Amino acid sequence: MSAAVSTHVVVGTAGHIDHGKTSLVKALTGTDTDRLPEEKARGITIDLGFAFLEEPGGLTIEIVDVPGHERFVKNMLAGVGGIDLAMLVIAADEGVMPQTREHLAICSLLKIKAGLIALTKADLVEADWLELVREDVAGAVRGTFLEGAPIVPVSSKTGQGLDELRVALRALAAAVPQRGTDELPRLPIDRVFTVKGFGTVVTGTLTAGSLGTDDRVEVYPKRAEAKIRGLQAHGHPVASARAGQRTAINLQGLERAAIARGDVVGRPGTLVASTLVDGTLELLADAPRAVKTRTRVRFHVGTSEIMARALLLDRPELVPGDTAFARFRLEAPLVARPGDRFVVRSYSPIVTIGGGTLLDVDPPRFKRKGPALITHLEVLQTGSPEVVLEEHIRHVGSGGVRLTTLSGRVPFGPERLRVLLGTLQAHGRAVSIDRDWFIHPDSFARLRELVVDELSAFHRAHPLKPGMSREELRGRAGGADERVFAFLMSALDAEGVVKTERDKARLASHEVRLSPEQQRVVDTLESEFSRAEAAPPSPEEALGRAGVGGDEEHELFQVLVQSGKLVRVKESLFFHARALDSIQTKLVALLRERKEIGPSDIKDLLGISRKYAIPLLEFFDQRRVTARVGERRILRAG
Ligand SMILES: Nc1nc2c(ncn2[C@@H]2O[C@H](COP(=O)(O)OP(=O)(O)OP(=O)(O)O)[C@@H](O)[C@H]2O)c(=O)[nH]1
Ligand SMILES: [Mg+2]
Repeated sequence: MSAAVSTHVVVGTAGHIDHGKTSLVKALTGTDTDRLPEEKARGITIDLGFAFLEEPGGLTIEIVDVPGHERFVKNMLAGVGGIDLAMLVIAADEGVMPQTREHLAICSLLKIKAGLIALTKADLVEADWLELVREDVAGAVRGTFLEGAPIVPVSSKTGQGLDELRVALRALAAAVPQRGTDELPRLPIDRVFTVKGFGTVVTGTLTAGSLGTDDRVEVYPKRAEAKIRGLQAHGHPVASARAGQRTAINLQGLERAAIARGDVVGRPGTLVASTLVDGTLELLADAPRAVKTRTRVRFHVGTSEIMARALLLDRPELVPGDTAFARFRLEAPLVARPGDRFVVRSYSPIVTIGGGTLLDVDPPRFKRKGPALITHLEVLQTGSPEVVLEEHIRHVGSGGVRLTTLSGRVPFGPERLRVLLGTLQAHGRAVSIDRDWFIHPDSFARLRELVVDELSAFHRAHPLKPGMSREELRGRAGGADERVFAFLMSALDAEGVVKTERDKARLASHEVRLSPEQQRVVDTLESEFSRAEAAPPSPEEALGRAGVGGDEEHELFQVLVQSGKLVRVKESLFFHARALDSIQTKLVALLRERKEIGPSDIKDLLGISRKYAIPLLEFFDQRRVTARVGERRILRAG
């Protein structure tokens, strides 16, 4: 920790009811964190309390005081979700009690890295008793993150040990690693209230990134956007807040009723809300019983508690002390990031039974759950960041994935993501469709193969058609995402494999080949239209005379249309392209001379009936040769 930089470290209390947590926080900070009238009346803590200590060197120790009562473990969980250090409070006169163990288990499950033990009420016991308790406590934390941690006897009544405790806290705080600044900001909300004249205020610990006044934010999972009107830290307005800081945010544009504890503030569009998450589940060794698949549990992450069913992925039941992959089907959307730790409590009786790490917060819907899903999760669990990223890109399949979607799914920040994407691309392990869209080369290769196969099949089935509708091809290629498809088609075009002309695609190798008999029919048709000039036959008549039945959809007729030799002027009215050119020349000459003409002029000019004259005039209007003025035509300028 550098002395110049302000640092915020969050300490959470933990421990059995009445062991003196709140009294200790008050003795340390001067703040009575029991604010509720009911807390005052009953002399117990019900909900979270907040205080802080300002230390030299720009260090602020934020303290979250939690309730010890077993009925309020739910609130305790919301408080310790974002802490750096645990202060386990054990009354010297009572020693280790049930919630001492449960809170310790919760802190362990949340992978809190360090902390200390305050042996409170030291004034109530003799020195030799204190030594016995100290040994007992040291034994109770053996094998946990608190093994070997400082055990400091204190008395909130006499002030004994408070200075030592503070020194110990400071030493631990100095060793807390800085939270990543390259992280998307996230603030799990622990309180919501309204302030007269200001509106809605939410509070919480900013667990990552930073937020500033006037920033646009989104409250997840409701997807409600708001603007930060103001920020406060410890009752003072601040321009910005950083990771690790307890923060109050005044939100503009959101009603208090729209927000609740458990919601998360983040930048718009950056966090994932999902009702399906995958991770590891470890059952505490002293959990009362095995967990069967589909067991209903209380799922705690951040400040939220959501009911969920735990689906075990590789076994019918998980026995105490074991760990397995699990999928959680949540009864409300969960907002979390991969790597987040969670705690699971049984539905009834309500006790902490285990927890784990989230691996996938928006898992792909696998057809088969079994081995493929396990392999996927193993990669996410043990892979390097590069491998994890590649795995996510692979698993979105041929649709590819947007950068912002990826950033919500990977356990690292946007800068790191960008760098890793560059590395993957350089090694041919990711393909960039554009700056914002990525696909795995395997998916891309499969899509390419599918497109080429579909085109070959089309050419085989319709040898006389020059190409396939691009949209139909896209549909046959699994309805590929438009931008992925467009990227693929231009890649295939550049390779010389596929040609796309207007809305038709074909293999570059494809040619329309006619049998001598088919060629004869086509030639007959063409010469008939050529001869007929401005008064062509209908497709049916022409086909009939050439010895085949059918209308303009006939493949031999279409050969002439597709090659551009016949041009559709209106519905079933086709002209030979050369005839149209010569009609145009005559028409233009006439218009130059007369400036404007009516339908009868063109009838006379070409010696044709209205049946041909009107569609021709409209056709040349469309071609922007002529312009219409009432019933008459003039030459279009330019
Ligand atoms: N003698 C003595 N009494 C203490 C000390 N610390 C706390 N107490 C008393 O113990 C009782 C419980 O203290 P709290 O601080 O409310 O305990 P808590 O751990 O916050 O309790 P919950 O929040 O309800 O779990 C109160 O009556 C305090 O006065 C201490 O150091 N010495
Ligand atoms: Mg208390």
